[in-house]
Amino acid sequence: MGQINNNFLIAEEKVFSGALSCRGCGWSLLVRHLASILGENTVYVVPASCFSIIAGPYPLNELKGNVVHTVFAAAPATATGIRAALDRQGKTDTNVVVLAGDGGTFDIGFQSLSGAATRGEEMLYICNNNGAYMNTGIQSSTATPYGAVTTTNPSANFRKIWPKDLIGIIAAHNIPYVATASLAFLKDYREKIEKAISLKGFKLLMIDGPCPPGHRTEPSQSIEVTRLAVESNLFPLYEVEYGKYKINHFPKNKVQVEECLKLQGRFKHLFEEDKKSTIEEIQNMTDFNWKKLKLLEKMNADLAN
Ligand SMILES: Cc1ncc(C[n+]2csc(CCOP(=O)(O)OP(=O)(O)O)c2C)c(N)n1
Ligand SMILES: [Mg+2]
Repeated sequence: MGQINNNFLIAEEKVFSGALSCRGCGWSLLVRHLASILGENTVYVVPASCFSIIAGPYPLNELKGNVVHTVFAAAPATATGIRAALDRQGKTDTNVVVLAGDGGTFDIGFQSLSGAATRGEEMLYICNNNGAYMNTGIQSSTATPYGAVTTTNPSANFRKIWPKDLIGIIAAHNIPYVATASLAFLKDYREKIEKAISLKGFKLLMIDGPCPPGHRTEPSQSIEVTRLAVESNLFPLYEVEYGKYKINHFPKNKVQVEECLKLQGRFKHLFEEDKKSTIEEIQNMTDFNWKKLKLLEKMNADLAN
């Protein structure tokens, strides 16, 4: 099989070689591309998450930049303070970027996130959504997909709650930019980082985060699984700029959700005969969400007329 070479996208590495992440972890690729665009004049604010570990113990930083570790619930508040201090020192060109997991975003840091978004604080917020509290042993978060098994939703008690619509909630804060991105679509991901930092105010990107130990996947399949999530509309690529929805990728040959689910051990139980209806439910909900997204995009076009 031919190799896809993405190195041409990175002019100069802003991460050191070697990382403490698991094999096939999305965090490493995510920050590699992010840091290559942001450069070294950046402060990364990291609430408790896998990235607290991956960033490395001082002085063994993974990132060429400044890393501030902070409490789970308060990364956007910490970032607000850092921004204010930098501005006071006249360092207005230093980027302030939050690197948070889904637990830190959807649940525990939610009030702090909403506060910073409401105030329109100048920062880029990155959520690596791997769909559970992975660093502490795969507990469910409100981003955990319907049907998945976690350590707090074991076997027959698999997750039966739909994840909340974080993008819709954040977009409702009237901010300049909020978007989804995927590590299987690096060009789109990099363009979104560039766009986000070119805009003033509060911006958020949510990236689908492959996690082999948590998703029970083969590390070599991380990119394939995350690509199938996009191509099946389980994780559509779209952006909301000043309230206007735009879909960034229309799958040419739409893939059924089960093609993506079957590669992940966390959904294995759904393929037993008596649970197949759950796959149908996931397919129906995915189709419904995609239709809704297309209507939101169309609504913007109609409003413009
Ligand atoms: C107040 C508080 N509660 C619990 C913890 C323990 N803790 C550290 S990391 C983590 C999981 C973070 O999950 P997520 O935000 O999804 O990031 P991931 O580990 O998946 O990258 C938890 C529960 C903590 N550090 N602080
Ligand atoms: Mg997580």
